[in-house]
Amino acid sequence: MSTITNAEVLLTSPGRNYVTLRITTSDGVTGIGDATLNGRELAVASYLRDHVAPLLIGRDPARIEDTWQYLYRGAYWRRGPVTMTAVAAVDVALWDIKGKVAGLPLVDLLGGRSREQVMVYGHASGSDVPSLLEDVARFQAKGYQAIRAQAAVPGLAGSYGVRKGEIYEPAATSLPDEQPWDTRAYLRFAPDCLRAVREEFGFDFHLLHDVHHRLTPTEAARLGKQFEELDLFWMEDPTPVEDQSSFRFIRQHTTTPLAVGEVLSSIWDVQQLITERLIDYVRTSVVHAGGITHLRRIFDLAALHQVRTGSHGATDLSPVSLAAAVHLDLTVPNFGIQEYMEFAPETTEVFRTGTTFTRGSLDVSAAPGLGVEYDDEVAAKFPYEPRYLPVARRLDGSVHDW
Ligand code: CS2
Ligand code: MG
Repeated sequence: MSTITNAEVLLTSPGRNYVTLRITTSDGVTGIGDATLNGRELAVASYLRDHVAPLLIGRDPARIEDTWQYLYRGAYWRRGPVTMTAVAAVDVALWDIKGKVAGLPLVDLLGGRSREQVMVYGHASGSDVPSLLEDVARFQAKGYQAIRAQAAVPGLAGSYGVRKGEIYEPAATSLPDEQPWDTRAYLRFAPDCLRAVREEFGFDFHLLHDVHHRLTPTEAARLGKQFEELDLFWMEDPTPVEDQSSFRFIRQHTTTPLAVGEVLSSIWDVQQLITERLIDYVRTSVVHAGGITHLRRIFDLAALHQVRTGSHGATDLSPVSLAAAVHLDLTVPNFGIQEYMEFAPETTEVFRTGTTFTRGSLDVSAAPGLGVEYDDEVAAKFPYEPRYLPVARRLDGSVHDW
């Protein structure tokens, strides 16, 4: 029987910080898993290095489900993004190994293709409406059939979702950047901004918008109603999700589709949202929601309630996570859409991936396992440095959701 002989936690920063777990077996087979938690990377690195890696040595790498249960239940303390990101990294690395041992790409181990490729959405943004419209045109020219649109709110320095340069990365400072927020200014601006996109480009493409947790349920219900004439593919994270029942109010007032879940890390955190159909798309990700083993459970529960998948896929989820996500997206019956942010060139030098983008969709390579290899030599060129996500403050100075 093959056993796990090594579990290495690898930190690198090619364009942005990434944490990767590499597991090696006594047969010399290696598998990798993404362990990146944006702004809190070292917490997961330590959880893995100090509390998980020693428990893996000598275990059978083929026993993925048993290892998942052992790490989840064995921790005693339940759930949360740090724990579930660490468990996810082990899970994905073991699935990568299983694919390599079987000589099959993960998609074939997960049930085979239900579709030829997966539709993704791009991220157009601008410091004002004209520059947003230019960026939407740029993403359409790249072949995206689905585009998220975000623009700076007039009068607010540094709004959420506005890319600076080629690659979008909000965790850009060695201490949190404190950004002003004014809900009323946003509520006045957002409908006109997205209406300008529809007036310029029409309705033949999917338009998405991320509210990013910033409204009350009442404000979100009002905005959702205003968005109805714009036929959004989804309005994302309209209100903070700790109180899942608050989505009932939004649901009562608007039919604009809702997408929630990127900050959530277990099936229990989305159980009410899914079983009461309070959302249309579940955004939990392979890296923050316990890996392929747990995310499949979430997606199956969603399928029972006609909720579709819409996995998180920002640049702070590495090419390892993106590949795992696409393997799973290719198979699930209730696929909705996959988020995709183009990585920095140096990122794709460290993570050599077989995942390919063609006219608005992604596909995976036929390589066994994930189809992603980690280049240690290149990774060593990009040392880790702490970076933090911004913090939002209302005009009265109190902290708001960023
Ligand atoms: C955003 C993310 O992509 C999204 O929908 O919510 O970019 C999010 O802000 C980052 O992943 C946070 O690290
Ligand atoms: Mg989001």
